[in-house]
Amino acid sequence: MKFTLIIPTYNEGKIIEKSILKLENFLEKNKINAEVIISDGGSLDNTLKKSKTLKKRYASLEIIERNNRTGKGKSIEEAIKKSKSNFIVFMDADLSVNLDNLPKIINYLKQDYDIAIGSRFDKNSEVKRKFTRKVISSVYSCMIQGLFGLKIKDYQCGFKGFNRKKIMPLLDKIENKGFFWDTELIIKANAKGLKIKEFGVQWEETRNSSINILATSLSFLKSIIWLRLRI
Ligand SMILES: Nc1nc2c(ncn2[C@@H]2O[C@H](COP(=O)(O)OP(=O)(O)O)[C@@H](O)[C@H]2O)c(=O)[nH]1
Ligand SMILES: [Mg+2]
Repeated sequence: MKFTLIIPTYNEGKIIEKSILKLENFLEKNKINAEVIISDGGSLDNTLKKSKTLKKRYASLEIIERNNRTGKGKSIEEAIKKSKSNFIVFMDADLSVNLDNLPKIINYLKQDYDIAIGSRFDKNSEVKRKFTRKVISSVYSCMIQGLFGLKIKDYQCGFKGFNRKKIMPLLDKIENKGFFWDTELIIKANAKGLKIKEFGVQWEETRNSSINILATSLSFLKSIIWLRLRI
């Protein structure tokens, strides 16, 4: 059994080397047979240069290179389509999620769940995040639960696993190709009756987000309303 780990990147030159080394060491130590795909969204810094140097060291490392800005969702979607593994996991480049959660998410996928979602709101989670982000994230979660009648708590966590066969037919139906892709995917997967497991993760945000809170909130609101009107 082989599985694929996707890392979407945009201007991660400062950390990509450290993260990949840590990740590859972890995989080796825990005897996890995986290919890692760096799916870059058109970085303007040295992310690709650093990734290519890493590829010399790790033959199983794949790089999807783009010249144009490509959203996080689109970048993950293309990497899923390219991969041939049964099980797919994606995680943020800064490894906010503790790697000890990796064997757990693989187990949920092996247990026949179609989607496994890392959650920062589960009672078993341990989370270090800025207070403002926690608040915004909680309000967001309540909104989605209320508007779409879902029980899932964390929609935007950068740590999710998929059964490739089950998720493939859904990919072309996800209209948002940026950050809202995650939420739209969960809502549509739930509507299709896919088996979803949400579980608590250890999560630590050590850097400031690249996201502009006001602009992102407004664009998310637009996406939510648009999706609600159509479902
Ligand atoms: N491919 C791609 N990846 C992106 C883009 N924007 C952010 N990312 C990656 O998505 C992950 C989460 O981004 P981050 O800035 O940590 O988001 P936050 O934690 O929600 O503030 C990181 O691995 C980023 O490099 C994008 O436009 N395209
Ligand atoms: Mg982050």
